[in-house]
Amino acid sequence: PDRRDEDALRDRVARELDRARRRTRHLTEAVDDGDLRRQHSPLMSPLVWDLAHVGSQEELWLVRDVGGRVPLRPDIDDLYDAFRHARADRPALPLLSPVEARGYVASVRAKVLDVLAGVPLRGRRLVADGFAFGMIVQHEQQHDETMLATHQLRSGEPVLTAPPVPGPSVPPGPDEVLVPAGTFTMGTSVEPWALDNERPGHPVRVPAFHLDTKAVTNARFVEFIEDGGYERPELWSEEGWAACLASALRAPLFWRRDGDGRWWRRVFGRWEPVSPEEPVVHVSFHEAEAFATWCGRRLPTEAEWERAARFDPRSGETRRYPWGDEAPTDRHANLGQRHLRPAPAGAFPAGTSPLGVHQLLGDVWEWTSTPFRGYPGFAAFPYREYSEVFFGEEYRVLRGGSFGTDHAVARATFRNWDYPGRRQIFAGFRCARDASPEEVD
Ligand code: AVJ
Ligand code: FE
Repeated sequence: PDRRDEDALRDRVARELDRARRRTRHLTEAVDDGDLRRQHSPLMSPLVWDLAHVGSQEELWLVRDVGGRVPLRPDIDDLYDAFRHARADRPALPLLSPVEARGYVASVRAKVLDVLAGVPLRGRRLVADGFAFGMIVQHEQQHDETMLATHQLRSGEPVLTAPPVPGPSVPPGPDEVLVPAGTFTMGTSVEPWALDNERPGHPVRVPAFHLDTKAVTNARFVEFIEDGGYERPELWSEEGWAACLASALRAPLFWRRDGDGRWWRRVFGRWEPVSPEEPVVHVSFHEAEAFATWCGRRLPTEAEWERAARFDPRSGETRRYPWGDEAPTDRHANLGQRHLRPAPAGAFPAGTSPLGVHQLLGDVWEWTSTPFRGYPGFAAFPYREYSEVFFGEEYRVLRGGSFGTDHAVARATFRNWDYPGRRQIFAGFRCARDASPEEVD
């Protein structure tokens, strides 16, 4: 039976690797060579850098470390080391051409499948439960989301298409819910492919609080704008106001107002009227915080977000997903670039939490108020540069995943992070507020 489990795991790993690669190909074959080499924003790498970097990480961990094979291209390690060259400098590097990069990632993959066929998926911690393979699957999927963000930043003819998002299929329900005080298991020690920053699982007590059942919509965000949200320093933190002034912020990234005062948004190269019911996306932490202050609320902490996403009041248990322990399907959440936009609340009723919170997973990354730090007992694994070097006050945690996050990544324990001023990621937010003393017991 052991052997059969291991073979089933090998098959699953091979399928996940293949799924990630199809997505990578889709994102890098949609544009011409000039476009692949171009820098569409100083915040992003050229797409052809992401492509070869994905292969390079796969070679490092799976061919060399797990497989113990001879290196394919030791000469390009430096070019594709994210810590060696800032994103803005990458276009000037002697990068592999698109043809070379495609050839390179394909040869790495062929070796990896050979390694996979022979390596035991138990024993050594790096390979136990297929962890190293899972880490590389998630690495490629995360770069795919980054490449999707590059596509959103690029100007020129639209090249990506996807079916429209489903509309709401259940009535809106209450705007917020009371999440009762209590202790839950934050993070995990049992999820086999969880990354180091999600570990270990540890008890956290969260006081009672109210959480929005829906992400903040474009319609609400327009109200904030029309009420002078971007002109009132008292709504912003000192750092946020400085950022607002420095970049002359007036609206979310990719928004434009026409002569009649109507708002438009550029979505993967196409201008469209801002859709009132969709979650707002491409806002910074500072904008999210100012909005929350404007309506007398605040952003949730990371622990509050995870408690709302995992706590089941009926059993008192901490679960894997808002809907239970079953892995996400197309019915549960708007994930995996199936659509090119977030969906309105009520579009994925199967994914609702027991307390009635909609779409905690998928649609938009949700800013939390918590800086990115290691959990108690954190140990870097397998390398410090995945998470540990980013711990500190300068990054904020985002949770839940966006429409561009694959389900191999979007767990209720998964932690993303970015600078509070960044807007190019698919980030939105929902608000929270403290419960009053009489609501607490
Ligand atoms: C977790 C999304 C912040 O893109 O910088 C990719 C993921 N780490 N390659 C990033 C990652 C190494 C990371 N984020
Ligand atoms: Fe990377």
